[in-house]
Amino acid sequence: MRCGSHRRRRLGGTVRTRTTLPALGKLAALAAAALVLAACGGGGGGGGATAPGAGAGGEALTLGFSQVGAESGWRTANTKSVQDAAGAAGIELQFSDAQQKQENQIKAIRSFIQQRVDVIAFSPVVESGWDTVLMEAKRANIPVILTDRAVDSTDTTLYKTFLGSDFVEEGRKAGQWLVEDTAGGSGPVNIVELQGTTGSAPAIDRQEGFAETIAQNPDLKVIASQTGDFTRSGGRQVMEAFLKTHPDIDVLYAHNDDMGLGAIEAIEAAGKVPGTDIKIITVDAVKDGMQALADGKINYIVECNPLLGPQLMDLVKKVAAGEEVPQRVVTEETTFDTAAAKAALPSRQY
Ligand code: GZL
Repeated sequence: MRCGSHRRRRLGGTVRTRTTLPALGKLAALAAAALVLAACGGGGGGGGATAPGAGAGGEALTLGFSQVGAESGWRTANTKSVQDAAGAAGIELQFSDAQQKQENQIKAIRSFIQQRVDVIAFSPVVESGWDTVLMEAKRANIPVILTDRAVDSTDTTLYKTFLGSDFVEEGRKAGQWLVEDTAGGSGPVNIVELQGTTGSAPAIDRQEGFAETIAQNPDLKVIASQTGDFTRSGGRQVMEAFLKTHPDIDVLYAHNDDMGLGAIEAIEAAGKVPGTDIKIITVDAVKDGMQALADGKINYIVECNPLLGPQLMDLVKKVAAGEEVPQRVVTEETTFDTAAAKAALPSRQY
């Protein structure tokens, strides 16, 4: 609820109001401002019970959220988690879908600053190019929370916390499964890799973690690696090209289920059996990926949990109230083989 022509924001335990009173004498202006404040539940204290997700003055907190896009099953689940959790927390959500374009995210963040939202959260589509707009939010005293993906800014005062997975560890888990699955084998194992969006934290880190882990076995060789932009169509198109160029592919490592599912279409169209002729490792563990795993078309999935909404809303309330929060909040996640996928599918939320 907003009072009159001003918004009340909380940051660092201080209440800041911005009123648009007509030009009055200083005393009269102060008196008028005091009246306006009183009508809006007083200053910082804001007596009386507050609704969940409300500021100390009793009005609902407003969160500006810039989402990457709707490129994958994971993203759809992540968006639903954020929207549902905001509703449950009584937080007013201004949601923006950037269609995987950084310039759209920057525009959205500037719009949130203009709207004087209480908190800004976003999943940066790529790691670089955020310092300027994050400095604008800092100067406007609006706290920023990174969710899902990280930025490469060296100035960590530009955001309050980063809530998301450890993508390097996800790559390591994928590589470790392959090292164990090929242990004792002889001869080269030819791997092709479908990378996520170029320049994005998950693509950079999942490639790094996988490469450092498979280095244990010199027979494991990545013979081709290219972005499929986290989409099914991207995975299918790149896998079609890989199959034309490399008749001897043994393993596919895809940075997400959607590209792996697209690749399966290409593998089957080429007359090969996914999961048998070409072993497949993916990341995410969304329902469609888990079904392919249960069916034996994918061999191993490293989970990347998209259900960040509830944790995000807790962090929003804390930073809006000026409370300290950890610089990094890592999401809990696991791995699945075929048996585990069959057991998990009936109750899978996403
Ligand atoms: C990972 C997330 C990635 C998913 C993809 O946290 O950013 O983006 O792995 C999604 O499915 O497109």
